[in-house]
Amino acid sequence: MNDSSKDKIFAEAIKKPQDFVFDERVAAVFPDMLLRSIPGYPAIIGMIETLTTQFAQNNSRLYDLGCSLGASAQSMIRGLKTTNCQIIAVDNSQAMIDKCLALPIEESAPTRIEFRCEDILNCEITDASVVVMNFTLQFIDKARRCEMLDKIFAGMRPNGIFILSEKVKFEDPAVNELLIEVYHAFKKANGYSALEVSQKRSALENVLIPETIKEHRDRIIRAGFKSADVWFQCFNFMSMLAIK
Ligand code: GEK
Repeated sequence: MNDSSKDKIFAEAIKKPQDFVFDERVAAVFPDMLLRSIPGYPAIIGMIETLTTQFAQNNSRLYDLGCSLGASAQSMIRGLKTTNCQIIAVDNSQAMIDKCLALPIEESAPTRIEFRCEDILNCEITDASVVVMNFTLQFIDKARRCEMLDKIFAGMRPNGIFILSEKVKFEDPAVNELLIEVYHAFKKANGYSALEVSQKRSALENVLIPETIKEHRDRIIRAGFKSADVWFQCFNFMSMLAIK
């Protein structure tokens, strides 16, 4: 990895703390940031390919909501074995979408990814067999999360899947603190300093609002899905599979 793609955003002491934003600086180092900050990220991305192979339906749409640099959408493309599918990847960060649009196009791929710079709350979802929200619902205003889930459910085909990955919190405050400590140890083992860990935590405080697994599951079931189960968990990060 060259030095400019290594995440050093919080390496220096920040005099005027500000909320975290998905700007050009973040987009430039994003793959390194995710790899060193989300336990199990490569496993989740890998399994999106497997789940796509299993559940994508002919002539349907696949959505990557909060796509960042399109890792989940690329995984969907690799997993597609059905015909005539469309992949739509949406993010409201222009810096992320600009980098997606600059990616080389794989001529042999079964379809092209349509990248859209749009708020996922305004994105039209129709005829979907696979919808992925990989670590994005946590950034949506809590008061609008039900509306988001209802919209996803309404835009999906029967037997379609919704994959929701999130940073979560635990009901028991002591367990919650313990898991956060373990998570910070994971980040330090990946080369982040104590200053980087604490400055990033403060920057995300008002921006990334985690909920419990139960809150997520209840919301998904309330939206109408027939099941919602955790298929991956490591510390305070999990991924859930919901079936319509
Ligand atoms: C991955 N899924 O690599 N509308 C659209 N995009 C949004 C919104 C919104 N309202 N709010 C936040 N985002 C990716 C990783 S990152 C996760 C997803 C993280 C976008 C935001 O711009 C960012 O690109 C993404 O959601 C969250 O699998 O950084 O922890």
